[in-house]
Amino acid sequence: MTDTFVPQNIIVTGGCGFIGSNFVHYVVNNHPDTHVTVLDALTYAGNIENIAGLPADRVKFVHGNICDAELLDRLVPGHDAIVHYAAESHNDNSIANPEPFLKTNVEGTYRLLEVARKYDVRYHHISTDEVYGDLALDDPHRFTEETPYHPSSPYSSTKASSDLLVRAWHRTFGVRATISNCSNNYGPYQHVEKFIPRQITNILEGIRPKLYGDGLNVRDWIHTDDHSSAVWTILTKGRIGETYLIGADGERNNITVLRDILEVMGEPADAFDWVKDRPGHDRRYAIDSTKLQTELGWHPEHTNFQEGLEQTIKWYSDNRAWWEPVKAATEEKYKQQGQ
Ligand code: NAD
Ligand code: TDX
Repeated sequence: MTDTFVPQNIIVTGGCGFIGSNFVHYVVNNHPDTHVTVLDALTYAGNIENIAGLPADRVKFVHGNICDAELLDRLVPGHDAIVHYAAESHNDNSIANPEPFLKTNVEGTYRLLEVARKYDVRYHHISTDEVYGDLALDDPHRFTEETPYHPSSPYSSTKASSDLLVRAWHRTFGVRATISNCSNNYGPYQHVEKFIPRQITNILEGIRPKLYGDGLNVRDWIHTDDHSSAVWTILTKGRIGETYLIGADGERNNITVLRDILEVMGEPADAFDWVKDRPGHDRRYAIDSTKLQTELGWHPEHTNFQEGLEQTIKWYSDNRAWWEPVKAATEEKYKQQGQ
């Protein structure tokens, strides 16, 4: 299938975060005709270093908040697409303090939809499989585009809310929108609060890794580069008004992932601590990405999890200066939560 839309000037919100910055690198490396404007508030999760060194004639950085309607009104003209990654993204933080999640994830999405509507700009909305709630470990089903919304946490309920706003703005106002709901990403530039980088950097710092609950919760891992290629495919070929699920058949339980990390890093299999479970902890996520694969021809390329994990461990080992400044404060916050 040929591209139906090749954007020339895209705004990437949250382009200094984990997945957004990987998408910016992906666009620069693979789509030479597209210019990127990164709009990012540089919260605790954003780091300008994530896009350092990219060519200035391809990537422009704007420091600002997606809730700032006046800024959006000035910024958006001259762009032909918005790819919206910016969010408060961490479940544990949403349990400790939900308010920023309401502000950024719900109000921020509303502001972007309003400006996309005003200037008739193509809008792609990045969301999560967590909007569908969770599955039992023995459930033979996986999430599809038809699965009813059933979010569990303050984080996932604000993401579900934002998805519903997108659907309404498409149907009522004709905003040219698509939505993607992706499973758990891993790879470089992921904040050390998240499971895989937290455990890798704990080991590098001589801290014992921390496993929640019984360790049997399942996540459906995808390399962030596969997420990027899927988003590009949907942005350029997706049918307006549609939702596409993104996943790479990467189901694994947490204890298996942790044991893989311990083994690669030369630690004994039991060198970790069991800690208090996350309240409302989703048991299992699993994505069926048949629609994206059959309708738009996307396929994941980085499906060797062991290889991807080893590269990720190497990245954190080689880039200590990137994560060391925020490590102690992150662990202190977890300690106060008993995790
Ligand atoms: P992240 O927390 O690493 O990055 C978020 C970025 O958004 C940061 O750069 C931050 O500074 C910026 N930001 C936050 N609030 C802002 C605001 N009000 N205005 C402007 N910028 C703001 O998040 P991530 O893990 O890269 O997730 C990116 C997106 O992908 C989110 O929408 C998330 O819901 C979605 N998603 C994440 C995963 C995952 O596994 N991490 C999976 C599926 C979907
Ligand atoms: O120290 C830990 N120990 C642990 O056992 C941490 C930080 C997590 N966990 C568990 C909780 C989850 O079962 O590991 C699993 C993964 O946890 P997170 O990295 O916090 O991710 P999750 O809650 O699954 O959400 C992620 O995927 C979906 C992203 O953070 C979301 O932004 C995305 O929407």
